Amino acid sequence: MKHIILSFLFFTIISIPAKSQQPAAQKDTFVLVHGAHRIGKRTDAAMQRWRGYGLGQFIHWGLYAIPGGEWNGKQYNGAAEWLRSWGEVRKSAYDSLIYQFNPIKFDATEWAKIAKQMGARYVTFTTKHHDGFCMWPSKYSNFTVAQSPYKKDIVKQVVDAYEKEGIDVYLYFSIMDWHNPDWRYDIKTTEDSIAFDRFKKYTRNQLIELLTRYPTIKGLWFDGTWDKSWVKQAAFADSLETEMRKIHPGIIIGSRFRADENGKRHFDSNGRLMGDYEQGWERKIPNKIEDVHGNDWDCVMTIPENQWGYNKAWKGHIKTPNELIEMLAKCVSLSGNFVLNFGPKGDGSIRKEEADIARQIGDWMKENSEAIYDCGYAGLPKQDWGYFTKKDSANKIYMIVCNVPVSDGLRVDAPKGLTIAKTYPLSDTSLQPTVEEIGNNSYFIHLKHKEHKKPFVIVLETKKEKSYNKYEDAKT
Ligand code: FHN
Repeated sequence: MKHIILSFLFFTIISIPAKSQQPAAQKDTFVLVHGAHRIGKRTDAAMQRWRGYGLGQFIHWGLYAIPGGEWNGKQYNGAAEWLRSWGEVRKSAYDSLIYQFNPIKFDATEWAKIAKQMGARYVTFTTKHHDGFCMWPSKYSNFTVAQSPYKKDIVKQVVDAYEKEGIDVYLYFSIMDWHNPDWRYDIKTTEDSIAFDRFKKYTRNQLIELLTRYPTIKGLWFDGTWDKSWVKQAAFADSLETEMRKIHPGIIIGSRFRADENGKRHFDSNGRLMGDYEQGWERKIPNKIEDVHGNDWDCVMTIPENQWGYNKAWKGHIKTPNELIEMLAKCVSLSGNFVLNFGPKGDGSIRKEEADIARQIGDWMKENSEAIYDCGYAGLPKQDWGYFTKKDSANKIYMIVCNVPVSDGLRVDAPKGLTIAKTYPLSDTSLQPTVEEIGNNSYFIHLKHKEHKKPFVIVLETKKEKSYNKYEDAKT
């Protein structure tokens, strides 16, 4: 698609809550044919819904779940879903795992119920990871569930079960495909170019196939797009994105799908976001609102340090439910969604450790989701006790408290003209918060001393008042 971005386009930043904030005004220096398709955020209902999710679930499931990070009795040091790339593993032997793929304990309804109980409002499911195995019976490949003993379409079962629970479905798709002989990391020869042209056709066919087979999905989540071969396909990827959006109006696609003609990924050569939201926050969370530049974003997070697919070893630091809740709060306080990964076992069951974590997050969400769903940046300076969130246009600010100071006093610096009218706990009434004004628009929320086992939420009801200086500023 030919899309020329004009210089001298300016934006006005309007109100405080960042879920509606627009990226800052900027001047473009490059005339791009395959740059960003849009300046500023999407404002349609589908994207508005995406913004309100707060919490999502990621599922990595494929052949790699069978060995679970172990090959011939040896533990692979990397992420379990990368096992096929390990020198010790014969590729043909790995591919033969297809003949063992028969997940007798797989029950999409049970997965969806776990996700629902956790409070996830969307799920991203791996249709095809880097190993090329398709979890749907793709007619363009002979390396799919249809050729496995299991035979049945897994993607369809996931889509149906999650949608039945009211959870929106997004499909993960790896462009990089180790199984396809036409895949290249780079294109150096005419032969490479001919092979990669076949690969592009195959990729397009599979994507159109997914969109046609599962028309109710809300978006596609791309991965494996960093190699030079794909980065060089700006024109092809641009036209494919346009085609997908035409087939499925309103579809949500993040910033990992394509590069511009200068090979810039995520952000084009003018610094404009390529896609509907920033998809670069993987296993990391921004620290301050300035880091997200007014863009939509989500953070995908593993429970161990870096394991997406099932790993028998469950090794390294395993994040606790409280740590994950704090991450969720931080993401929402910076207007992002938090997406927690699960790696079901080869037999299709969800490991007990993950099910327990999901349940504990869900128990917390049951009491506190008001501070998460449809919330975003509240416009108040961050304090060490935790995170502020706010719903657009509401007169409530939520304090998600993760670290209570020894003084039991929580500092709040409100913007000028905003006064605290009322304070109360969202669920734990024993907290008995009281408000003390300590200066112009500065307060302490004092809590009754007690031991805290998990994060909790204090609600501040606010009212706008004409600013006045009750306390004199220091003369220095
Ligand atoms: O290589 C993959 C990895 O296995 C996993 O799928 C993650 C999920 O975001 N994405 C890639 C690394 O960025």
